[in-house]
Formats: sequence, structure tokens, C-alpha cells
Amino acid sequence: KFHPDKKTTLVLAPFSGGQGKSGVEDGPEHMLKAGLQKELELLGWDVAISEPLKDLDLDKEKKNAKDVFGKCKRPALVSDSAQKIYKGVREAIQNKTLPLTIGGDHSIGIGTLAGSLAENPETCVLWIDAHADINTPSTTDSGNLHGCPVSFVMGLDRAAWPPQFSWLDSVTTLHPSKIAYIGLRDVDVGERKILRDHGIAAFSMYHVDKYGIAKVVEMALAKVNPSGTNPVHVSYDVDAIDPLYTPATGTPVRGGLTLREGLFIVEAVAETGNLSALDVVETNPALALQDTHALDTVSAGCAIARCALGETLL
Ligand code: Z70
Ligand code: MN
Ligand code: MN
Ligand code: MN
Repeated sequence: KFHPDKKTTLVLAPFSGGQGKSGVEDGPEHMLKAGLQKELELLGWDVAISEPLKDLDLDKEKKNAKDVFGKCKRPALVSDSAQKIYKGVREAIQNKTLPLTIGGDHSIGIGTLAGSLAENPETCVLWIDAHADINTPSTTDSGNLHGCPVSFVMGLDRAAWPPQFSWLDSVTTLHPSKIAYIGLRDVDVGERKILRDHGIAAFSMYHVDKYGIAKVVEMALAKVNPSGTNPVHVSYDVDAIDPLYTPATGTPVRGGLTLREGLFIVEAVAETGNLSALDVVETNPALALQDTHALDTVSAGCAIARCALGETLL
């Protein structure tokens, strides 16, 4: 429904400032080298490429030891990158294309979700992840901003924000009823309270086992998009899938989705015709202990993108 003419923009987001490990900025390059663009073209999609971070000197910016605010690490760098990605995603949508953003760490979700919400405030979100990524600058223990993107787009704990994020004030905030999680299994104590206090739909691995993945996706979509008419932004952290299949990622947590369960989620969203944006993040080829680890993880990332764009809807 939302993209009958099958045009997408690959928004490359080679960014690692939202967490401490380097290598995650090489995710986009690896997915392109694996043939992602050609694969999507074979599915009938017209593929444009956008590089909003092209002028960012990541290595230089990461060395700025003064870029700290309270517990938050590199707020200036993360905010600047997120704002650039925000503009890239908005432009992709204005060009009537589906933004497919390839990360990079999950702090880029601040930019992608803000871009979707700015273009369509009705946008709802499926956040597929082992983690809730809803810490605020007050609740974060690690200080890593890839653990905080959801709280920023929801406008939570505004008084505690690093000043650099004030550009987000002009963007419609994400209402707690418009996001659902699938795959959770490593949620911080402070995050549990936020999820509970705001009544956010959170389907953990327990719910996947209890109901099966098809029912979970159905319940998640019914919660965030009851009318079935609103655009759905899927923000997909590859660590939602079990590290058996996606080992090359910064924070692997055992007991995750099987590869098929992980792909089923995006296949089911594709089937609704409501997919409006997709992020595939946290692929870190540098963390592979053997070649197959990087290949498996990159292949899974590409498969998520293909399935979201309709590969398995024959
Ligand atoms: C933890 C934090 C996180 C991804 C780790 C972890 C967050 N809740 N997200 N890996 N993808 O640091 O806030
Ligand atoms: Mn590198
Ligand atoms: Mn995660
Ligand atoms: Mn994440």
C-alpha cells in the first residue's frame, strides 16, 4: 500500500559513536559488498543510495575527549550524526522512496525515527531487539547513547538531555502506544520501570515461546496500528536474532530469535503493505572470531532487508 511503485533509498549510516566498540561503522560497506543493492533490484525495486554522513570524520570526532555530558558519551557526535541521518531519511521519504537505513550502531535510530515522524506523525514503530534501548540520560549505566534512542524520540526526561539534542524538539514525539518491542531479553532495571510506567507493548522471548512468532507479530501490529492504515517503521537490531546466526554484533545475548523467526517478523510486516521505513543496525564484522561469523551476520542483515521488501511473498 505505501510503496506500490517499489522505490527505496539505501541510507548508509556508518556510525559507531553511540557505543564503545569500533567496527560497527563498517556494517554498510559489508552489506553492500555482499550484494544488497543488486538483490533488491532483482526483487523489482529501484534503489537509490544516500550518504548523509559522507562529510563526517568519525575517527577524528571520536577522539574529542570533551564530548561528554553527565554520564552520556559523545552527545555532540551522536546528535550531529542523528540529525544528518534525520535529514537523509526525510529526503528519502520526500522523494517517495522507502528509506532503508543501514547501520551503524542503534543510536542512528534517533535520526531515522525522527525522520519518519517528521514526515508522518502517524508513524508507528516495531523495535526488534534483545535490548529496549529506552534508557534516558538519567537511567543509563553505560552512558552509551545506542542504549537510549527510544527515550529521545519519545521526549522522555527532557530536562536531562544534553543540549545538543534540542533540534529534536521540533519533531513530533513518538507516543508510547505507537511502539512495540519484539525479542527482548536483556532489559535494564530502569528501562523496565519506563516500559511499565508508560504501558509500552513489550514482547520478550518468553512471549515468542508462549504464543509463537506469528501471533506475537499480529498482537504487536494490532497494538501499535489498530486501524491497520498507518505507516510502520521497523527498527531492526540484528542482536534480536540468536548469536548462533548473528554472532558479529556488539552485545550478543543468547536465547534469541531463530533466523526464521527473525525473518518472519519482517515478512509479516511486508504482507501488510504498511512498511514505511526499515533500519538494519549493529552488524559489526570486526567482532567476528572466524570468517563465517561475519558472513553469517552480514547475510542475515541482507536477508532482513530482502524479506522486508517482499522477497518471500510469492
Ligand atoms: C544497555 C545500555 C545495548 C545494544 C547494547 C545495553 C544497550 N541497556 N543496545 N547493545 N544494541 O548500555 O544501555
Ligand atoms: Mn573502520
Ligand atoms: Mn540490541
Ligand atoms: Mn538496539
